[in-house]
Amino acid sequence: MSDIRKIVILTGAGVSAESGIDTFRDGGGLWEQHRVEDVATPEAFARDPDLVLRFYDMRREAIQTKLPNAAHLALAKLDAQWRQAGRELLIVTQNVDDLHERAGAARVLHMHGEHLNAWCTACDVRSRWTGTLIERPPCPECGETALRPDVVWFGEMPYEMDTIFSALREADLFVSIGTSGAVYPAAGFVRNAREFGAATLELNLEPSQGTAWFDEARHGPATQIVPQWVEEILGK
Ligand code: BV8
Repeated sequence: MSDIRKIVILTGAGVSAESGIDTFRDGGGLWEQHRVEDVATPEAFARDPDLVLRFYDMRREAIQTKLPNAAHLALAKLDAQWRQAGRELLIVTQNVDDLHERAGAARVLHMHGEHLNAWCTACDVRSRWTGTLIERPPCPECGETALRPDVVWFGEMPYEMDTIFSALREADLFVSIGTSGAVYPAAGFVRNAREFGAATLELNLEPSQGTAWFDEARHGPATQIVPQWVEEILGK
């Protein structure tokens, strides 16, 4: 194995695309003629809660019918073998699906939350949720009908930013997989990683908006280029 000891991986919707989960921009970023940026906001939820709850109910149900793909499985293999060798890996995902976990990855940080959690705005408790929220079910903890999707909307602070920045500060390598580099602060991590001295690699179907910031960029479907890279890094 190489002298690389600490890796931070950022994934986006492109890593789940070949599992049949739509990305944000491939479908033109529209859902029922709404721009995602217009539905995934606290303002939209306040203005039209049924629209927003339907949007998330539909996606929560859809992800439960999908399976991890070769890219998720390769990252889970890296997670297991890298840790076994006493090295560090953090997978930070912008995705709200659970395919990294179902592929077997042990440590996944969902900076934008998770479809399979519901967050009670009355008692602040998060509960695992696989059903729908449109019918305003009671919070399992406090009984209030105050559940919302546990997803970070535009204008809301992503989760665990301190943990992410600590890992970026220590990283020898930062790898961005399947993301357009359109949404901050995630899109800025490559610049932070460079400033902290990490090498940077982009694995994406096509050049992302931040591709110029990467030392190296490989383009192709994640199910091909991610397993190839994992074999390389494990074989070094
Ligand atoms: C924050 C959860 C601050 C929800 C998501 C101007 C006005 C208003 C706001 C802003 C502004 N400028 C900047 C902002 C901030 C804003 C932002 O960046 N807006 C953008 C639109 C400009 N960011 C925020 O609001 C963030 N919060 O800044 O808070 C703050 C400070 C103090 C106090 C309070 C707050 C929060 C952003 C989080 C929003 N939530 N997701 C949900 O899922 O419904 S964002 C969502 O889109 C994803 O999580 C992801 O992060 C993001 C981008 O999506 P990608 O994953 O990259 O997917 P995309 O479709 O774009 O790209 C897919 C890529 O995969 C493509 O490149 C494609 O080529 C590739 N691909 C496709 N197929 C394959 C493939 N690659 C490989 N193989 C394949 N087969």
